[in-house]
Amino acid sequence: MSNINNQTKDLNSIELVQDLDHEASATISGGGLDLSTLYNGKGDRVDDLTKGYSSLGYFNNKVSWYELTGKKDWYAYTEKNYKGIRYRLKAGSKGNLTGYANNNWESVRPV
Ligand SMILES: [Ca+2]
Repeated sequence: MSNINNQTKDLNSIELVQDLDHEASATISGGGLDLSTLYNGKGDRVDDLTKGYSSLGYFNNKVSWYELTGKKDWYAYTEKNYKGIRYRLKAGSKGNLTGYANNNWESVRPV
């Protein structure tokens, strides 16, 4: 399924940001997953995800960089609902995405 229109993308983005506010206190102690649309943490960015997202909303097929600041490994998937190709991200790691993974992730969750 593809994004329907720009309005849908914007709503998804807002929802993701609001969820982050609710999780802010948990984030400080536990760390989490950061994502950005350009290499090295630049571009549009979301920080300290602490739970799974079956869709990344605005960030679908746009992520080019990640950082994991917590103590958990995470999975990232190239399709929504934890489907497609799965990548295991190691706790404490970060990096630029290359090849098939780059601009392809659509869902993430802790291992
Ligand atoms: Ca994808």
